This record gives sequence, C-alpha cells and structure tokens, in this order.
Amino acid sequence: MTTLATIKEKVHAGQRLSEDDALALYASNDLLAIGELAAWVNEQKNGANVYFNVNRHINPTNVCVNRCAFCAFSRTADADDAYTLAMDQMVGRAVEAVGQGATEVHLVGGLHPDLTFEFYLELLRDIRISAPSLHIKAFTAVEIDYFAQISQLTVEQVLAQLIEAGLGSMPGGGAEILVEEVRQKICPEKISGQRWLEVHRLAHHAGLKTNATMLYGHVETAADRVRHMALLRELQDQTGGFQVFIPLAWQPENSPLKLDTKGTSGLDDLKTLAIARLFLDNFPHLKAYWIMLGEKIAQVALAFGVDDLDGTVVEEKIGHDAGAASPQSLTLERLIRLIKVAGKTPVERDTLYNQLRSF
Ligand code: V47
Ligand code: SF4
Repeated sequence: MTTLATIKEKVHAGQRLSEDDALALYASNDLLAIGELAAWVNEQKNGANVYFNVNRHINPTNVCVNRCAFCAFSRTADADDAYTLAMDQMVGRAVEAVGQGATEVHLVGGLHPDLTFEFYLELLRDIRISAPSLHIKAFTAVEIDYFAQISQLTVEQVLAQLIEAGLGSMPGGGAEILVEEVRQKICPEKISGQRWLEVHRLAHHAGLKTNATMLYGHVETAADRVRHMALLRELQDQTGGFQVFIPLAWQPENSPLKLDTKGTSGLDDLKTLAIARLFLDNFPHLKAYWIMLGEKIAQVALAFGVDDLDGTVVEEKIGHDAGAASPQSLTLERLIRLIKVAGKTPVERDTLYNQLRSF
C-alpha cells in the first residue's frame, strides 16, 4: 500500500514517483501535505522565483474542420460569428503588442478548410519583419499536422519551413488527454495522442522548445490524467524539449459536451498542479494558467508547486467563449502584485525562460 509517508520519503530521496504513487496522491484528501511536498520540490528547482511574460494572444480564425466536443471556440465556415482575421490586422496587433512591452506573440487557431500553408508562412514572415523583437510561439501539434496534410509535406518539412519563416517555439495545446479512449469521447476527429507526441518529438529534434498541456475536468479519470503525464514524462526523458507543463481546467459553457459540472473545483485544481510537480520530475516549470483558473486559485497555486503564471495575454478567446470568469488581460503591475503578495519574487521572462528582470 502506497502511503503519503512513503511518497514523501521517495520525493526527499530524489526518487521518481510511479503511476501508482500519483494515483495514491489523487486518492488522498491531505491537500496541504501534497502541496507542501510539491512546494518543496519547486523550491529546489526555482527558488522563490515566479515567472511571467508580457505577451499577446492572436487567434487567426475560429473556423475549424474539427468539432471537439469540449470546445466552445470553433465554428463552421458559414456560422454568423465565424471570423478570420486579415493579415494586416494580425500584423497590426503584433506591432501594437511590442509598443505595450510584449516579448511574445502566442498564435493559435482553428483548422480552416481554405487557408493555405503559404498563408501561415507569410504571416510569420510579416510579423518577423514588422515586429522583429517578438518571439513567435505558434501552432499546436494539431495545426502542424494539419499543415502537413494540406501542403502534402512531411511534418519535418513543415517545421523546417515554419522555423525559416520565424517560428520560435510551439505552445502546448491539442494534447487534451493523450489516452485514446478519452479522445474518442471528447475529440474523435483530432490527431491521436501518439501523433501529438510524435509532432513534439520532431519539433524537439528540429531544435524547438515546446510546451505541454492537459485538459482536465471533463470525462477523464485520475488514471487517465496520470497516464497522460507518464507519456509526457517518457518523451521528456528522451528529448528534454518540453519547458513547462500546463494543466488546463475545462470551462464547461457553450460547448457540445454537456456534463453535470460547473467546472473544476479549487481543490482539484490545486491537487492536480501539485501532483504534476511531483510526478513530472523532468519538467523545469509548472504553469498555473490564470485565464482558466481565475486569479485567486492561480495565486494560491504558488504555494502548491507552481512557478509560472503565463502572461498578460490580452484578448483571450478559447476560455472566454467557454465562460471563463477571469479578465481578458492582466497588467504587468497586477501580475507583479499578485506574486509579491504570495511572498515570491516576480521575474519577467522571455518565452524560453531567460530572465529579463525581477521585481
Ligand atoms: O488545445 C479548448 C484548450 C487549448 C477549452 O503553451 C479549453 O504556453 C478549457 O494550449 N476550457 C489551447 N480549455 C490553449 C493552450 C495554451 C494556453 C496558454 C498557454 C499555452 C502555452 C497553451 O485550450 C486547447 C484545448 O486543450 N481548450 N476549449 C475549454 N472550454
Ligand atoms: Fe478545432 Fe482546436 Fe476547437 Fe478542436 S479544440 S474544435 S481542433 S479549435
């Protein structure tokens, strides 16, 4: 029988936790003990630093050929509120972001049936020319795979052309839960979990750093979450290309998936973050994405093993279309205050976790 005491011993001895250990943590009600252990591990890795960046999200289009059941963002091309931004609108937003101190643009969107791969290459080139100081973090593994399909290129070739055009790193979206039975229920049209991992493996081989997410709080079990994290940990052992793990609390409004939930509980959010910190021993960073968690839980998460709060964001659609109650943007001052009040050191980072300034 795995007990919290034996897990604690293992963690203090630097031993890796098993999937059974992680399940035992999920079964435990001792949230504070789990959090304290996760905070200790985080302290060894990151000291008192809490990272954030100044960034701006741009979602080129909400038109998507997939119909993921949990998603309230995607539209069919003929829907009244379908949109596709023009090239100059997107470049304009990137330039505006630089004026507001941003160092990163986060670019992800739907799988549009008519936009070409060339359109996306041009978008990267134009942003690079007009806003050369911005790091472009763009396109989930799902989009990369789609570009390969529509251009009849291999994923390796797609990545090489994107990098040449200005791609700096990849965000962690599209992972959902990597377990196939869960994907069949929530996103049957999406690439498989194995394909998601393969695209990230190829991105790491191409020299890109990438992030990894986990969408939780829908039909998945604790065992599915732990399997998901085990698959990420395995790939990270092989490539070392992941920077940060980001659990995404599912926002349940306006999507086709109707479940008897008003969203994840604060307890589940904190436990999930803490377990991730303990289980993913080879991930340097753990992000509490305040957009989905809300500012308050994200702040409390800083005492549960979290060392990153994402960024200022500006104009978030994916969570807000699904009812997220958080604001669309946080100012630099507010992020700094949130972190300071928690007794930590706010550190502005760039996308690749280089420290820019601390406060
Ligand atoms: O892949 C979709 C998720 C992801 C909902 O890498 C939802 O730094 C909650 O991946 N409720 C896209 N989540 C967002 C994403 C992300 C966000 C911030 C930072 C980074 C990073 C990545 O959002 C999708 C999907 O898993 N999602 N619908 C929803 N209703
Ligand atoms: Fe499309 Fe992404 Fe929404 Fe799925 S989650 S429907 S792939 S936009």
